[in-house]
Amino acid sequence: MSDAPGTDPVIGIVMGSDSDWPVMEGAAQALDEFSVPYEVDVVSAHRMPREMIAYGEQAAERGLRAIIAGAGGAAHLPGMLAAVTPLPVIGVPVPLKYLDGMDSLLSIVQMPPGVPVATVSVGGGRNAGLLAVRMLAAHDPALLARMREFQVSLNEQATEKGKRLRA
Ligand code: RP5
Repeated sequence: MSDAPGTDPVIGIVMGSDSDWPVMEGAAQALDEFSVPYEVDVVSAHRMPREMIAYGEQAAERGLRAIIAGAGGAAHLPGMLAAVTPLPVIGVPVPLKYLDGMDSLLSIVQMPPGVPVATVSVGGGRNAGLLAVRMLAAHDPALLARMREFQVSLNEQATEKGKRLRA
């Protein structure tokens, strides 16, 4: 993890339960790839409502620049954090045993005007991490250059797959 001594986290990764970690780990891995310091915690909207509000209210002052929030089922965590922080919130719908994650997706994506959550796909932890990198890169030329390199690598991988199919 990049949250090494001397590197203050700029991204908060939070989730409703540790059972969400297999999905949310993708966000952490993406941030690691770009050497972006982050913190990770369980902040349940329903089981820890006061702590959840405090986390959202204090996040900007603590130096975070965006929050990645994942939850499953009645997934209110991303929206409630967005209600109390001025930071961008990226919501990750975590699929549970029933309903294939549609419940999580709809709980997160249908926010009222004025309170946006940037919702990624069901199970899209990795894209959440990459989106957070892009948010930071918009004001960080070095990080922007690394994101361009990453995009070139995606292009090369896809091109190589086509070559293999055509061979
Ligand atoms: C949600 O309930 C969590 O985000 C998790 O996706 C789901 C199940 O939690 P556990 O029962 O596994 O703790 O709030």
